[in-house]
Amino acid sequence: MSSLTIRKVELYPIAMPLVERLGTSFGKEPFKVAILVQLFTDEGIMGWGESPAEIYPGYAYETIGIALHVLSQFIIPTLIGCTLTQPDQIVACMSHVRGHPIAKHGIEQAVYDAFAQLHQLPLSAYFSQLVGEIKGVPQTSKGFATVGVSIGIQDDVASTLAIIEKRLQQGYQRIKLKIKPGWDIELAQGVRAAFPEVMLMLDANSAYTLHDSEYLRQLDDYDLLMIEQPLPYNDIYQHSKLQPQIETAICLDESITTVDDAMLAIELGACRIINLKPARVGGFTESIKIYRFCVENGVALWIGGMLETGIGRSANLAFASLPGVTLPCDLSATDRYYDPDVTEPPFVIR
Ligand code: OSB
Ligand code: MG
Repeated sequence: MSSLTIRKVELYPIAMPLVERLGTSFGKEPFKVAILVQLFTDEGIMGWGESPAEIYPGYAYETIGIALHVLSQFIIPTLIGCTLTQPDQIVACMSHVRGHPIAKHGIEQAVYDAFAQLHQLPLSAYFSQLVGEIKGVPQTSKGFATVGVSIGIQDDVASTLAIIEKRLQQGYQRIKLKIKPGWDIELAQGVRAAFPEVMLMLDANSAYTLHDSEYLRQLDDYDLLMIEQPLPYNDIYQHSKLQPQIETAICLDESITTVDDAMLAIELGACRIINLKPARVGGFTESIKIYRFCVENGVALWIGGMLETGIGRSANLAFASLPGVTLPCDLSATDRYYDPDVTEPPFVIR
């Protein structure tokens, strides 16, 4: 039997400048922070992971300080000496800590990376093997992922158009624009007029309430692929009231933290699309469950990101290569985020 025993876990909190900061409805992080995780095993295999916790508790409650505290004080001490025969067993090893999915994801990613190495498979092939068959279809990696880019709130529509032009030339297949009240309808109108064909979506990061449903309905005129997380970050019910009132598909990001959330959201009609962000759901074990649920039920999904460094992004890319991931993912090339990144060679779009 092949197993891995955890010997040591090292954390590297890092901070690096962003090539372009991302302005959202909840603010703008000054630079990129993350905790890189190095997991050593008795078998001599070392796995890498990344907890993409941020500076401010704006997108998630887990700041980098909280994640470091929880990992070093409560999670890592209990992991030393744990023997795993399957990567998903790491979930039970961390279940004494409630919540803190972004922190746990860093450990999870390192465990999946180590197991892929143990089985001598690239992570993409290892994920395919773990997902197995769905409805008789083997989940063999596509060998690629289609990607889009997330563009922050700018000063005016003209400068947004210039950025979109540049991103389209670079090969991005979908444009996602961050919105907030007052930076929404005119923006969509201006972008649609300039780029009638582009695959366009908006991400509100919870900036509206159900009272805005009439207002949000105006967005139906701009042929949007979806609107991401219009209502509160922890809500599913109100989204289920909003979705029937607008034609644009709602995609949930913040609200989906487990496969149960995804099942509830789909059953209530709160969204038609799911942004599966591995760090937000606590890692690849829950990600595989959400992936299976979506593919089994014909729910469109894509892989989101948290401006991960090359370490976190490489695993997200491997997951995004699964065949059921049909919509473009937030997985931009290195030069969109960093100069240089922590990994080599850089990620490029082909
Ligand atoms: O809401 O999808 C989001 C980045 C950090 C936190 C939340 C979000 C984002 C992005 C960018 O939109 C995604 C990426 O390019 O990694
Ligand atoms: Mg989002």
